[in-house]
Amino acid sequence: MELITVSTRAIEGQKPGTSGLRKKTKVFMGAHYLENFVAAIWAGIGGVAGKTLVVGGDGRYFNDRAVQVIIRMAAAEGAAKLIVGQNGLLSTPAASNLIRKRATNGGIILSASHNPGGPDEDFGIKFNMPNGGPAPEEVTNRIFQATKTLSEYRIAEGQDIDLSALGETTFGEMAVEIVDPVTDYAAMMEELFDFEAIGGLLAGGFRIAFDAMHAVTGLYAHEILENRLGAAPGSVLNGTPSPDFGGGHPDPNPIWAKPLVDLVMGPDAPDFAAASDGDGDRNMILGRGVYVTPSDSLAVLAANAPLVPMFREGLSGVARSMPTSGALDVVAKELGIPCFETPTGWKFFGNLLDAGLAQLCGEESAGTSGDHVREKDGLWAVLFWLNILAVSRMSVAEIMSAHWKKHGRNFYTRHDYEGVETEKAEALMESLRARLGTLPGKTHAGLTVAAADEFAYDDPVDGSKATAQGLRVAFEGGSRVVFRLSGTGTVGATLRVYLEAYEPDPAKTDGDPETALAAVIAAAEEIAGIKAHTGREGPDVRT
Ligand code: VG1
Ligand code: CO
Repeated sequence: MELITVSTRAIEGQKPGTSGLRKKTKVFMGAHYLENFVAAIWAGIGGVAGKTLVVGGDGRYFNDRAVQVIIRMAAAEGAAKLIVGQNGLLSTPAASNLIRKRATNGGIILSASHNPGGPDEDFGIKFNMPNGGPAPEEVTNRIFQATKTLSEYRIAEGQDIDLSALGETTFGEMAVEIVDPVTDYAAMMEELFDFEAIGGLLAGGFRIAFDAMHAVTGLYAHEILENRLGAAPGSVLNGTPSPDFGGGHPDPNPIWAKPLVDLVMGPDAPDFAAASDGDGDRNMILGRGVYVTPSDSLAVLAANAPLVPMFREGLSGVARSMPTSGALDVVAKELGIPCFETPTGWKFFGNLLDAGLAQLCGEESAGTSGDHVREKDGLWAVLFWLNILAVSRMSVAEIMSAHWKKHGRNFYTRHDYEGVETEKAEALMESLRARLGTLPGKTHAGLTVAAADEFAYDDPVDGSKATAQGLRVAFEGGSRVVFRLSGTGTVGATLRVYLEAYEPDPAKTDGDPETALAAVIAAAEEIAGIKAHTGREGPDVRT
């Protein structure tokens, strides 16, 4: 093994966003781009010498090349060992599990998650801590600082490691263990859920469809749903990972997973359907004739938690991101347990989970997970639902309707304006931020503003503070709108407008959210001037 020191220059814009650094794949493939960021990770974590890390990704274009670069750069710095998923693959929750289970010093996950993949699409990289969770802002800030001052990095020359061959090998002095990406994860799922009950449900003719969206979860879903639980062969759709996700966006929502939604709304609908995203950490839940909004799904899981072995003893606390609907809060209140409200991004749940303050967390963007890992976990949420369905013997539609009758319904929708010119999106936010203080008491589209502020978060565990986490406008009567700019996109800006209204009357919980929220949508437009600022007539995506 020959060590080379490469001189480089700081590259601008290597600032991690909501979940790691995401850029166009071609940017990552440019001279020194990936190498600089990996060197900055080493600097940000106090060096990699003597450490053991997990490495894997969602299989998108450039995943395998990036793994080889990380192997050579870790070896050059004297890392003790890398544990790598076979063929460079690991779903995000499986990586989180391996980091924890093998008591490593953390891991590197190669993914741009729900963003499309391919030479002309997106790539991403992030560092996870020894607890298995995404690096907190303190660490990502250190990494970003390091990207600004780099002048060289070290890399070892050597043959590529055969990522397909399971078992342990070495690269120079460093051990490289290639592991099956599914085995440990599947074993954990068997411990957390009642596989006998779910297997029984499926054996009784209950039909499911799981859309892996040509992404990494296909491996996991084939093994767990079909092989271990006995779902009919073919229940897993698009189950072979492809570097460009079959040309689509691996985003499990009614827009990008439309064929699955059409299936459950059609005449030959299965009893249950679900999808997950590029790196397997998100979930979309569907039943025959029903789409379950992620915020509602989270509330349903909380309300039914004692039905699954993992939460047999009940929950001691739950948490949701700020833009996620208050449906979880309603359940938490009834259970008499705390419900924490965090900024968007899974990294903010880590401390609450580590401290045992929350055991179930979720985001409106279809991320849900428990304290078994420190990432959101798509298949876990699917198994949680299947376990509830198997024990309760109710349909998805019956569960939703019973839930709303008991707790009321938080009508919810999110409107995304994608690829807006950055200056225009920022101008909208700036203008609204400046007017927040003047809004209370004013009436828009028949709704009177009760409060308006910019969300900031004080972490109750380590006291760290996160500011500028979204602009909130609450109306009298409990409805609200939140404005935020996305931190995961790679082109221009994405404006997210989160809209919500609570309906306590059990007689009024049916219906279409876009209709139920018409007044809130109109008020949001009046308050923020979305059309005027963005030049758009309406959102690109409604979820
Ligand atoms: C989005 C979601 C957020 C999620 C993040 C990472 O962030 O809104 O809830 O945690 O993606 O998810 P943003 O900044 O674009 O709104 V994943 O599955 O894309 O890693
Ligand atoms: Co994801």
